Amino acid sequence: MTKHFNKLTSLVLGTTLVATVASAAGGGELEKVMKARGLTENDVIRAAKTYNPTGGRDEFIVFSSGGQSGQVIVYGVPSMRILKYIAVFTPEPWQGYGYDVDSLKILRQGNIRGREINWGDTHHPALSEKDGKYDGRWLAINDKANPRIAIIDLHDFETKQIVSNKVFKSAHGGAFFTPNSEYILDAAQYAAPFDNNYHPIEEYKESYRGGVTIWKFDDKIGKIIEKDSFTVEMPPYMQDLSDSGKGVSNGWGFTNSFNTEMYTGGIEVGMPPNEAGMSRNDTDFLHVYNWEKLAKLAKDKKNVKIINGHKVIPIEVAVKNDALFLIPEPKSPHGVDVSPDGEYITVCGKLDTHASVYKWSKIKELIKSKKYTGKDPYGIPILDMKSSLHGQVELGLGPLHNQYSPVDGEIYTSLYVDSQVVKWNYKTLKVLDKENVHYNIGHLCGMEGKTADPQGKYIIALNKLAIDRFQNVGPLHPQNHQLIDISGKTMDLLVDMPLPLGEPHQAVAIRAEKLHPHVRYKMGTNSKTGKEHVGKTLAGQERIERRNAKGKIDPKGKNVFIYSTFVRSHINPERITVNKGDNVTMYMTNLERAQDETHGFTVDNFNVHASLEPGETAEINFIADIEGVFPYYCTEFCSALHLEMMGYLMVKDPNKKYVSAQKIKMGTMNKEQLDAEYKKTVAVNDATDAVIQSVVAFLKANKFGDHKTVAALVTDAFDQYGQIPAQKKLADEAYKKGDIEKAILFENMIWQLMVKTADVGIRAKDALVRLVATKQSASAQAGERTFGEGGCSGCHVIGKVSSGPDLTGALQRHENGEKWVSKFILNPEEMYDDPYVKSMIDYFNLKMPNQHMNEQETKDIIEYLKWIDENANLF
Ligand code: K7E
Ligand code: CUA
Repeated sequence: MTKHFNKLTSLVLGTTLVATVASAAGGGELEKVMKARGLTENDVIRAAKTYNPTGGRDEFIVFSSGGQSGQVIVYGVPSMRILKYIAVFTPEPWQGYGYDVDSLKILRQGNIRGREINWGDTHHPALSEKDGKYDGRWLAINDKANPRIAIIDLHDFETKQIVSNKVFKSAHGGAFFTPNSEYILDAAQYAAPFDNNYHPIEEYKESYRGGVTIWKFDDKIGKIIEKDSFTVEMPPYMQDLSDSGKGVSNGWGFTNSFNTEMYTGGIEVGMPPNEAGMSRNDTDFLHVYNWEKLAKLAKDKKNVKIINGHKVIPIEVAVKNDALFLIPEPKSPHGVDVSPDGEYITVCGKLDTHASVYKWSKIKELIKSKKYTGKDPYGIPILDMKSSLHGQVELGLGPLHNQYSPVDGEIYTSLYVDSQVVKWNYKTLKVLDKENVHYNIGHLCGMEGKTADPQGKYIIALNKLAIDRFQNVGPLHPQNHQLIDISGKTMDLLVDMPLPLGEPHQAVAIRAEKLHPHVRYKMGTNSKTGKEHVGKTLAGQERIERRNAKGKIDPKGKNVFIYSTFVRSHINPERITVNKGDNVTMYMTNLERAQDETHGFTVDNFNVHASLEPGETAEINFIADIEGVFPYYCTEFCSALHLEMMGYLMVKDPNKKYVSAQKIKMGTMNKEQLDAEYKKTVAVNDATDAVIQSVVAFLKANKFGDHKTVAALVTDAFDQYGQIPAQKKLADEAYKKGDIEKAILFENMIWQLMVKTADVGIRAKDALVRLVATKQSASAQAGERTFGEGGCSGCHVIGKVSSGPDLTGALQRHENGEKWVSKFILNPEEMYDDPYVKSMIDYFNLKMPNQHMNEQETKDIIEYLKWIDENANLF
């Protein structure tokens, strides 16, 4: 009923909105588009709710697990535009991750028992918290296949640490931060022996174990401290998802499980399969443990066993200290999610149609009064299910995960089998609404939906199957994330986003304004450590050193160190010659300060690649084990002379004799020709410099220093300009020595620097004009757009005579100027005989064409011209 009513209302509202927009656009343009694309009014409203105009930003940023890709996917909400893939457990060439020395070190922190692992199965990203709310500083994510946790620094969205679990053989129930990021909870999944030895499956109950690892996190440096971390031993039930308590339940952790049957399968020996044996019991166990108390216990040697160099608290110790309990939960559950205040713990049983809501105050009371219904085979006290439940609700088939909204008691649950999201109330235990999704939803992601302060507005359905939702791209389909508007009484599915990178499980969303990533590094930073790189090289310090095994400079040494710099558009040095067999280390510093001026680097055929963000120093290393000539180049199209940003690595065999090639005689310029070219080059440079000086004068006159963004651009520009005197000196010296050819080349370099200066300088000027000019009316704004898109700007450049006259002052040039210009725009042909127009046609050898502007567009253009005249001094 409500749903029907709501759809009707939005239809009516939609029609009104469309009507308004359509009339504003004029000529029913929107209706035309809708008709052509077969869109309904509701489609258009949904589009408007998710569309970001060019340059627009999103309100929320989502960090999604990348599933089997071993990465993290970053996208914006509501636009659902992908912003980044963060390389985590998997090499990622674009970012140089795994192809340069420093990132390879991070990737190799994830080796297990000495074995290199180059992929991961990421499931649960978690954002660091302060008082149970996101602080936007760190992101942790688990690898289920190779039990590891990675830490990503949100100041640059790079992976900074990988730690491997020394006792688990798989881990699924992580990563979950405690409310002040003191610890990260990470539960095992498939029980296995903690040691690294063989134990027959018949000894499952004796030798196989589950557990929860409690990783100590230092939130100041963003690192897991392994020596202060520990694992709580648990029975070989398959521990699954977990959540940290908060508010009233702060200090506690909750982990559910399946296979409390401790079934071990054996299809091949005639046993029923795992899926039957592991789901026989009506209930499994919710594990309730006091991590705060366990952390204190772990500090005392007598409470822990050391296995593979890692601290383990045995079950008996946890039990003896009243720090571990079990509560029955409906069979084979999946998600366990603590409410924003910490009082309600909702468990979803994927084989049960119900959600079970446990109440923390009831659990606490049972623990306090030691009211147990018994003990499990490992001696862990069991609390009564009924007495700890607040209640159960029938939701539908296959409930999996939950998210919260700011509305009191409101919770959203995914129904895997029914392919639905259900909205219900965990306090009143009433179902409120259901929305179909496509298809087989796993996790769902609310906006900060599992913090102490959920933001509401949207829910994202992370569907396991897409089936028919997108163009067929072959049997392997993309995943389908669907954005749902939850701001109304009923849910409304807004848009589908295909995600073609692994199978994302959990995703977390944070308010965009809580993130404060940098745009550049301090010069010479090793981004992986945050410290100054040993290979930091400034302009003028570029060099090639040969060292011996002891690290001493030695012309006979076999270790070649190249200290290089990168700046638009050259790599210094440009020629490197080494001997076959040399161990080559190249340090690369990107000297740029300009935002987004990344350079990439590779040496062909050596399987190395680095991405150098502004200010970053990176390192590559390889053995020059093949002879030959190997071009190296910048792999990011960084400037007009990007293709020229290259050099040669030449590897020669020291045991070979090379016969030099016969030199071909080629024609060259004579002295007069060279001199003429030199003079021409200098003249071009002088003219270019004059343009720069005029821009500088404008910037100074309009106090650019008062505007932060403009000042930053000016700094970038002067970075380039400041390099000119040194080049000029070299040019003059060469000229004096009579090497005119060299002098010309240095003058060319000066021109390159000037062009780069002018490029940024003009951008700064444009930005400044916008800041100091009078505010544009809506009509003038529309006029400027029409001027650009309607073709006017093809011939007219404001402030300059181009292939058409400058339009500054155009309205004043004629009596009744506005009318005159308007007439001319609408029907130019009729005025070709007007004496003024005639003279212009003669001068420019061009006729003003009819651009078929309508009345409104013409009016807007005139408003724009008025705005130009108001600000004529700026153009
Ligand atoms: Cu896929 Cu959280 Cu690993 Cu459920 S988990 S879906
Ligand atoms: Cu630097 Cu291309």
